[in-house]
Amino acid sequence: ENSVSISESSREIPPIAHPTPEDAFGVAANIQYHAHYSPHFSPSKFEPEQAFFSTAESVRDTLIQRWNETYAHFHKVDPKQTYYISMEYLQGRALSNAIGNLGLTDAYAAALYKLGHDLETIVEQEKDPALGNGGLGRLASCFLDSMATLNLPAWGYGLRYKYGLFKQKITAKGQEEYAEDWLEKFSPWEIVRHDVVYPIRFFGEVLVESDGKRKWVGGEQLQALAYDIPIPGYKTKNTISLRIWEARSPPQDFDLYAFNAGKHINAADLQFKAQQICAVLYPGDETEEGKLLRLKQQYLLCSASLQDILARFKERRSKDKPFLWAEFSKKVSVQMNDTHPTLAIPELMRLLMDEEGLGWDEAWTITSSTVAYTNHTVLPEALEKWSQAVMAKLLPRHFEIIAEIDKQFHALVGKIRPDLEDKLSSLSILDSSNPDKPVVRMANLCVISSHTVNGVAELHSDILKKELFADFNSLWPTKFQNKTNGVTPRRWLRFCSPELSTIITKWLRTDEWVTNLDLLTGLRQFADDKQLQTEWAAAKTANKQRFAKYLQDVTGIEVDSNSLFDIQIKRIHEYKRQLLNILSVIYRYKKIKELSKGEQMKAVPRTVMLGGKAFATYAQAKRIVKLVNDVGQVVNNDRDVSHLLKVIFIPNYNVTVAELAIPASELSQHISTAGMEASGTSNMKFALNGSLIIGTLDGANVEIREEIGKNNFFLFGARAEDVPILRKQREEGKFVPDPRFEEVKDFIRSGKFGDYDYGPLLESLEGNTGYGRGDYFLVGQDFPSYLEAQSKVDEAYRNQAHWIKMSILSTAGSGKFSSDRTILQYAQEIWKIQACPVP
Ligand code: 8GP
Repeated sequence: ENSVSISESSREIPPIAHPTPEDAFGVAANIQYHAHYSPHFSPSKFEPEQAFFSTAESVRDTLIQRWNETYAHFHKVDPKQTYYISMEYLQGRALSNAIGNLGLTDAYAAALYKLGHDLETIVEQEKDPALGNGGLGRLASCFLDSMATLNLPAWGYGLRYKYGLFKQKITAKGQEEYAEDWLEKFSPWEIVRHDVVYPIRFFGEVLVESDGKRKWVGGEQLQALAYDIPIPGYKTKNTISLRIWEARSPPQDFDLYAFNAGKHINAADLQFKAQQICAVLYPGDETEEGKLLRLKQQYLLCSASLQDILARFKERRSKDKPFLWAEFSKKVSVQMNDTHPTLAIPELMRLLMDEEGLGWDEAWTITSSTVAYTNHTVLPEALEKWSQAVMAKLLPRHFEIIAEIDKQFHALVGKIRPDLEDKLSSLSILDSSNPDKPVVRMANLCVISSHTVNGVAELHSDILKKELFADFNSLWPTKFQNKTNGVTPRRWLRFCSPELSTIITKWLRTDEWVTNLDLLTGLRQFADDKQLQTEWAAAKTANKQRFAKYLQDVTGIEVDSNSLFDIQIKRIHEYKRQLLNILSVIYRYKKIKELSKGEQMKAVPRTVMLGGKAFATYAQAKRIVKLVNDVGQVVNNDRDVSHLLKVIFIPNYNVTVAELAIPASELSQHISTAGMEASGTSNMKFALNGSLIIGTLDGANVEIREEIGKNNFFLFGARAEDVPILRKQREEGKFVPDPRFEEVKDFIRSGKFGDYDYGPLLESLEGNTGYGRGDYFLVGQDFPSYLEAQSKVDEAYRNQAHWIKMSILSTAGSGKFSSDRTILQYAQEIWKIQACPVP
């Protein structure tokens, strides 16, 4: 018996047991195992940092097992699968989220306790992966959580930036940017896949072969190497993958001869070029080199992802399942997160035609029934346009394909809608109207090639249909859809506010709201209940105290936890109007100073907090950051006022900071110029956490207000449909500023907040023309109604019982804004995919 030959199956890795929620002892042993055998640090130490890495590796064991099972299951069932392609993901910390989703939080807390640590401290050792910038990136991460939780066959693709988005430091100069080295001590969550490598070409030329086939040859050849980050669903075995690509040069390209001849740098030339590609997210694109680098990033992401998708499609129908390309779009759906992954379109065409030998028509049918596009902004500067010359040089074959798509589009319009022919100059993909700078319009390429185009909130989708893409909409009315954004209730309530979650579960008598957020409406019936109100207020206070401690640690400023916590956190942009906020704070400061001592007694103490990163080259946004900090300096150090008003700039805002700030917030600001914020998602997180919103009728605010009731929302400002009219009136010199607005600007000009030159910032509010000038964002226009809404906030806060009731109703009305709802709609209405749960 001992001599039987080793069979195929005995080469499979034998299964092993993994931690269960009841098994703190086993968990502790597993953590200890990793501390001993993959120590990364001096093995004699078991400080929090070492404990974090060992704990993460122990969790990773479970994730890998589930992830393999999920993959094997998908492989067997071969369902239609969605691929979400995004330049950004803002994942946040993974440890607490993973053990929460796995239901192992208590087991890990107990195990760490046995080992002399507390879970909270260990969790805090983890760095936020800096793979994203703003709302679009965080949305992608919420979507992955929902896809996994809903057992959907889905996969995310992104890039593995070494530094990602910068780290923000606040100094006397304002914002300063530093490289964020999130990989300094490696990431325990990524698994490098040396078996998943694809060739990536840049530059070169297109050869026409004797049979007329075209082939892209020559140029620079690099490789994309895959790293997988497992994404566990909540209370399910399904664990999907975020696959991120790193550029590298093929090892044989290291020039050993040059190196030995002393030309060390030349020898590694291609390696160096490869490293630049994934060095940072959104490298400055003011120079030609910068532009080229961004296009390289986009192409690497698209090409590697599509080669991977095609390989998987083929692999799943090997041997017994001969395949037809016509089946491709019944098995594959590709979602482009904004225009950054647009090159997926010509790349899929190229792979199908040049590599797989399909004809144009067949390739076009497959491509256009596979890809879909989500638009996330109507801001003109964010609608990407690439120089035709740069594109033709870097990607000659793709440029040919894009030109052909454009040509066929023109022919189609001529045939089916000749009335639109005079609109072709704005509808076409190639725009050569400026002969010095002909460009490729990526959004038009997306709309023309996608089977579905969606906006991210009802108002935004209407603007796409009626304004930005109006003519396309008249050509293809069924192509346009709305998918109102959502956020994952796991990270954004269940895990970031355990206090409030416990109360919700107690009153609803179930914790099923975590995966069925509509159940929160059940809280409405208790909104007047004194007992619930007391518990609710206590949870809020605990969250405020926790955040106050954090703020004291990072800024040194002492915060009164009894003051109203008023928060605005998001990227700094003129349209988001952090300037409106700080101008009104200045007004408040000035008025408090004018009050008598007796009158001061009646004032509502407030802590106004702002946080967010300004893009490194966006000067106006950086001036806003500086102003907030300068105002804080003066106000916080003014003894007459500082017990009634504090102004804090929260440095280096990221997902982890948001998880502390949002549960602590009582009022949050979503005050963009109407029509300009596509959706917003932090508004949803704040509402979900019982923070009341002061806001305009913009983006998803509109729908949030409908859901939670207009009495629970502090509304102000111009409506989207009036914005163009107001801008026009302004140009005609018909705008009369409110005297309070003038008073505030004069106060800044007086030098009260230091000698920094605020001229350019204040000038943006003057004059009468143009984007970014002449108060294009209507700060002056909305100032008076904003001040009135702020007075209503103070008034409401004086009645604490009523305020708490509004807070409860805010949470109760937030069910619609679960990303589970959003993702289910994408799955049913765009991707046409179904759940595929691992048994
Ligand atoms: C954001 C929108 O500004 C925000 O309203 C929306 O909620 C979010 O996308 C998710 O849909 N857009 C971006 O983050 C964005 O356009 N980023 C560009 C830098 C790429």
